[in-house]
Amino acid sequence: MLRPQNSPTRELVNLDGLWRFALDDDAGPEPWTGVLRTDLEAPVPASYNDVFADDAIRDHVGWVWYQRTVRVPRGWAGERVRVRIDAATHEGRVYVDGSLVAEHVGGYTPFEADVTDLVEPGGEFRLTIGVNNELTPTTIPPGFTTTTDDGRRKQLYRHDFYNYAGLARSVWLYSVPAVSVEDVTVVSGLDGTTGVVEYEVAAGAAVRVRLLDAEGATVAEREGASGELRVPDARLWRPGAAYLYELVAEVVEDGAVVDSYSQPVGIRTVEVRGTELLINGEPFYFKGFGKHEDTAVRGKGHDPAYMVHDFRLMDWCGANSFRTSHYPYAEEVLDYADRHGIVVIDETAAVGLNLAIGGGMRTGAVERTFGEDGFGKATREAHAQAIRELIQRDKNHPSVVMWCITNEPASFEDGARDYFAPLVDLTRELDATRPVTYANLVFATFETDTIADLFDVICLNRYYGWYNDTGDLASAEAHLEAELRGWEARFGKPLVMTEYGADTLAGLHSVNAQLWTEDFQTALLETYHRVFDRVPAVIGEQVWNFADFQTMAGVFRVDGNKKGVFTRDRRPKAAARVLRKRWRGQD
Ligand code: GCB
Repeated sequence: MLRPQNSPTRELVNLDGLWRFALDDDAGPEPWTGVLRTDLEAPVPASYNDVFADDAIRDHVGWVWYQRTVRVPRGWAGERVRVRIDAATHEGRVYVDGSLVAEHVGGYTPFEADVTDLVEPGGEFRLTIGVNNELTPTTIPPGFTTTTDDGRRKQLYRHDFYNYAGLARSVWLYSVPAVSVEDVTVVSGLDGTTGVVEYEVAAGAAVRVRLLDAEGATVAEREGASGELRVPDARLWRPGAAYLYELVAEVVEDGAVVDSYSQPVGIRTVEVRGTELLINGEPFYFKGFGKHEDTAVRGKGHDPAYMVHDFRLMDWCGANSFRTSHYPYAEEVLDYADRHGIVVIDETAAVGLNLAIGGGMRTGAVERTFGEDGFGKATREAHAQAIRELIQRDKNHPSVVMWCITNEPASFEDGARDYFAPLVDLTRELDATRPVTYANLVFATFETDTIADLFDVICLNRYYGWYNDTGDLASAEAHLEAELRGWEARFGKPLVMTEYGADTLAGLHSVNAQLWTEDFQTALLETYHRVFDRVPAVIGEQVWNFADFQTMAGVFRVDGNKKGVFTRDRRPKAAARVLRKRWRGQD
């Protein structure tokens, strides 16, 4: 599925704004059959949970309904008309007037419907979107529901971020010609100083392509639905120094261009060699953060102001990269990273495949996570689908250098290898050009982990000094170093520390390194940095987290997780300056 765009042959209408909104219980049966009876209006894009100051809405489990009237531009006669939902978290159903046109499970990837036969150019239709926030053992991420004594349904899950739901990204109406470009895949390489762009265009008729440089000059062109374009003395896409070409794919019928689609292209290579990850043949060291899509009121709603601000704050610290923990982010975020040379570890929403932890803490349970009593075949199929949709959506982004297919699974348990081996194979089959990784949890040590050898790069999330060796940074330093050296010796693969940090209440200080103070957070980061600098296989450090974020309620979560280097409203804690000093060499 291609990203919708305006082009000489395509038009795009954004459907963001206020939509009629109702919870399932209030909407009556078959709410798509008429005008939604409600006083509520919900903003799109935004998670609905925190908008209404109403616990019944915030904690609702099940379907909610969004509805609005849409007018089809009158000039679209003869065109195909499609509706595209960038994300419906976690399950969506789309109705045009009374007809169901699309269903999709998976809260962070797009889906669409061709509605041409149901709408009239110049006319109006009723667009109703049902969104279900339920997580089950066979969704990604997984979850469970229970019923309270007084009959309320409750959503439980193992991951440590609030289950925000709704239409948190844009909704679009767009036109495409009857014969059109349906998919574009680009893979870049280098032959000496010549850039090589292999392309493949899926279309129902003859295709020709041309590659433009950033000034719009054609640097290569070719006929045919697939082939290779060569760019002598190519300008490379480099971390911190992005350069984008543009591939224009045209569908030609009887000598006329019937469809035209533009695809940004960054020419760069990614390769793992020994304990290094090379971008354009040069060793790359990750400096940055694990993030969340999370802000006050809008929850996971995409917001361009916060997006730009977050990128500028990361730059202020000297970060060159981030991980899309723990789900695929809005496509606008990856576009920005492409344009600005930020390196991305792109993660699926497969978080919480671990019955030994709940909401970030050890449950004490000794359980069998994988297998028919836990996460079995059906979960794995949903996970495979999440990988397929992630790669289909993000395959052309030069900023994405690695696929992370899961966060902190129970990789020390029997069954983990059988569960993950086919998923790693699938990822490689879908994209042979990017390394594959996973984020490992401390319970799966270099001695007990059963899956690390399947991957190209090993990402480690570690909390020595916080969850282990609590408050004792001397022990933390020794244990962290011993562990990293163990991973290095056993696997000989690159190691990225994708999480390290400490909960920190902004403004709390102490002359001793006391837990929860800004002083402790900075001391902990400095401890880890000393160790990273001593272990050659460590090729990156991404602090947990960029900013404080909302979680489910918990006795160890004070209005959410406070491991941010910035507060939820993006004010720096002292740690931000420690990072700026280390990563940028500036005070
Ligand atoms: C982790 C998880 C992350 C949590 C974090 C924490 O290991 O990957 O989602 O938020 O720990 O703060 O506990």
